Amino acid sequence: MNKIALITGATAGIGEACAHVFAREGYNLILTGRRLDRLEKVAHHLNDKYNVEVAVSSFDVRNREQVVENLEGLPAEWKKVNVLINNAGLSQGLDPIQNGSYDDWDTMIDTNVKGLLYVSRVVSNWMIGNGYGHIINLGSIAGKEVYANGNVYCATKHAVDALNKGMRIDLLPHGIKVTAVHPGAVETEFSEVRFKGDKDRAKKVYEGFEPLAADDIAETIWFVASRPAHVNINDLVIMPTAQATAGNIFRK
Ligand code: NDP
Ligand code: 8X3
Repeated sequence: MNKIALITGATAGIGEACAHVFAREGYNLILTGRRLDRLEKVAHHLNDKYNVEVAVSSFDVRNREQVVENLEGLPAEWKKVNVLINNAGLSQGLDPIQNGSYDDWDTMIDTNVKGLLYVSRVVSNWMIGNGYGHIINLGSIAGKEVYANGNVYCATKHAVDALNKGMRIDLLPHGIKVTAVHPGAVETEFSEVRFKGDKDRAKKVYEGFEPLAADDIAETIWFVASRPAHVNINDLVIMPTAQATAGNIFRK
């Protein structure tokens, strides 16, 4: 029987790339995100290409009832999850604190912190019942450092960093591994979402240097997930070679 990975935010970027890598490695997948059409497209493609089973579950991680109903509604055999990749997340806006949008703040906190908690609450209980599991949280360099106008996004990723450490302590007696992967700049839909569809502004973020690709992160997550049973990578920061710190990118 194939192992199972549950990936949140699998409709784009890093989550979608993880779906490809874990399918290639023979995992059955539970893919989640709000855009059902994209989930179904990815699922059909991976099922055809790798002959793995793919379940899709479309919900908004900000909505606690939707999270619990959709996840608990999965058939029992799908709850034997080996790896949870807590990837769904986003940034909204890049404004100094005094001009920040209340709505943007709510969206980031509700998605990156509360959404991650809701999913983890459900799946960690499955893992405890199963007696195994690995939770991999997508942090960010923004969870290690703070940069100008990054205020609330950075705060949410610092919260992920803290939750990652807390989860590892709480789940230790149950033999569940907990890891955070903290990337620097990865070219995905992230900046387009941050700048609310402004593609030109988003493109400029990655000009003059080679950013990471979603595949770079997915392969790293696969490395983390495929260590022997007695080995856990607690925390991993991964940057483009051209990036030294959150705010220090060398552009040609
Ligand atoms: P993308 O915008 O390409 O993908 C984000 C994913 O999150 C989408 O699948 C989206 O699905 C999902 N998502 C967002 N909001 C919700 C929601 N409310 N409910 C359910 N799913 C949601 O960005 P990335 O792939 O770059 O980002 C993935 C993770 O990596 C995020 O946590 C991000 O903070 C983190 N990260 C990204 C970096 C980067 O430079 N790109 C660097 C460091 C960390 P849908 O819209 O269909 O719901
Ligand atoms: C995404 C990377 O530097 O834009 O988390 O915050 S950054």
